[in-house]
Amino acid sequence: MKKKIITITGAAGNIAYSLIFRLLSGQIFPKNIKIQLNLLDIPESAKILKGVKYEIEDCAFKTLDSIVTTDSMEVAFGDSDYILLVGAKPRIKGMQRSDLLLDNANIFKDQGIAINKHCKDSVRIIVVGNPANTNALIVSHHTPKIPPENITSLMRLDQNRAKSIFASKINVPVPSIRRLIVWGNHSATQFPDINNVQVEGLDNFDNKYNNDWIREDFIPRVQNRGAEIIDYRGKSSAASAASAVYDHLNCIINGSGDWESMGVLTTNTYNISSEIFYSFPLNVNTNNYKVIENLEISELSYSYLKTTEEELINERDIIKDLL
Ligand code: NAX
Repeated sequence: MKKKIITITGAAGNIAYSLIFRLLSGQIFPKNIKIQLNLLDIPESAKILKGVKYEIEDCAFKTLDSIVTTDSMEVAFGDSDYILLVGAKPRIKGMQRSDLLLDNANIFKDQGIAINKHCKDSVRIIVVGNPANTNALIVSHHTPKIPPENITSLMRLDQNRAKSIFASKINVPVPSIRRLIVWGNHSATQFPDINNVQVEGLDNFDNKYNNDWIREDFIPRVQNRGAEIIDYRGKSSAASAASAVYDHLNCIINGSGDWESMGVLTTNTYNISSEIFYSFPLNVNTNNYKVIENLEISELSYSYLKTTEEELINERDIIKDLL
């Protein structure tokens, strides 16, 4: 029997509490491969982590090989095949976004250094903790032995939200929507883009909505969906975020037949500055991805692309001393 090691940081937190159970009950690997879970959190969360471990054991998952709980990065990252960097400090009342950026940047710098020291260079890393794109840039900077293509940041929650809201507007099932992508940052500047959308079984779906709805309702709704969830639930998205991490990991392992959105290290594609993690439309195959190039971009769309790029450049400026 073979096994794969998946490391999850912030394993005592809210997203992990959904993610772990989704991972172990899913079909991400062939049946002969079992999962070893390495669960990392800070020492103050050790008691919670023990409770989480007991609950995982109580599920008697067939997919589980073993569980390691730890506050040591060396233990958590060593030999890992997939690392899901979820753990980060939440923004607290009165805190500036720049303070949060710097606090979390330091966590991701230390984790990058540890990953570079202890991991094999084939490890695949998904950055979830916010600000996810800029944290991915920091990790990438401190992991010179790991190919930058092995590091992506989570945009799938935004893509899932956009698909679901759009499907509901034109009254079709979500899986029939294809090629709906999200550009840029995982933040309120992101650009959910329906310009290339295909709807299975509908040739003229564009007469079911109008452009005013896209500009004035759809785009801001997707951009601010996280805040909307906090308003209703009193807490940030956790189950939907976990589900999106599962989808993203599944894509990386098994490929995808649709266009996907992930934050990747830029190389001047679409005239977006290099050296930021920016979400592009991707074709994802087993173990590699390719940015879909040469899409037609209208002047309006391009202005959205540049606004979210500008935010990412500002974030990079704030943490520049850590690069
Ligand atoms: P929680 O506050 O519930 O959990 C965070 C966990 O991380 C805690 O258990 C904490 O002890 C741990 N932690 C803090 N510092 C750590 C360190 N240095 N090493 C290991 N663990 C550490 O947050 P949760 O709701 O789980 O969200 C986690 C992160 O995901 C946040 O940064 C959040 O903003 C981000 N999100 C990102 C999303 C995305 O699409 N990229 C969407 C959902 C979510 O908002």
